[in-house]
Amino acid sequence: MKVHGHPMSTCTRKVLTTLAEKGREAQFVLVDLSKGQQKSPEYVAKHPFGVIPYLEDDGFSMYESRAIIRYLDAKLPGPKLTPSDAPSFGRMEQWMSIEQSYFTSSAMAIVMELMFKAMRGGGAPDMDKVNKGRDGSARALDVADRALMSQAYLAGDTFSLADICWMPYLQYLSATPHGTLITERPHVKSWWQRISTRPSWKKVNG
Ligand SMILES: N[C@@H](CCC(=O)N[C@@H](CS)C(=O)NCC(=O)O)C(=O)O
Repeated sequence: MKVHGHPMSTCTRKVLTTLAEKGREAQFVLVDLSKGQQKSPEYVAKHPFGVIPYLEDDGFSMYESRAIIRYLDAKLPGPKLTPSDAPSFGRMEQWMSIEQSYFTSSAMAIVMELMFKAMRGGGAPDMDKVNKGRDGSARALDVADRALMSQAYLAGDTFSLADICWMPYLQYLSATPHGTLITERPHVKSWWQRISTRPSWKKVNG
């Protein structure tokens, strides 16, 4: 099995965390984003949208991080990261959709402006984007905080793919001054402490 990606990429990290949870190693093929390798004709022949990650597994290949982690959980032995009862399964899917639809673009707007722009020498942050990102993140985290008041994980009592999907974005957000969006919400805060201390996340984030 080969994962084509970059260790700092949020989407690659979802795949690596899922593999670590399943106790599986894959060969890592670095796609150097700083050199634009994801746009090379050879790479685009594998991933027509020219982004990472991309998975190869014994003659089968696919892309899209959330689809890849569902595939890995269905295929690999090890702890199940998808609940088997229908309500918890529905909740898992709901929280994966909330992450993708409402949380990630807002959280990453903050991260882009306050972290990546400075790292790339891209000038002063656009505070309008930061403030909009803050509002969107706060709204999604308020909803998560209410849900996590009565359950340990997003899908219910057990850790699932939904938690994995939120982790890379929470990690970057926590490294900005707006990490308080996490720590000022008590149930989100304790959930984040619970999931970010898992060995799988420590391995991927380290
Ligand atoms: N929906 C895609 C998004 C992939 C994506 O945007 N990957 C980023 C890294 S996390 C990337 O390749 N960025 C480089 C680029 O846009 O050229 C997925 O979940 O796999």
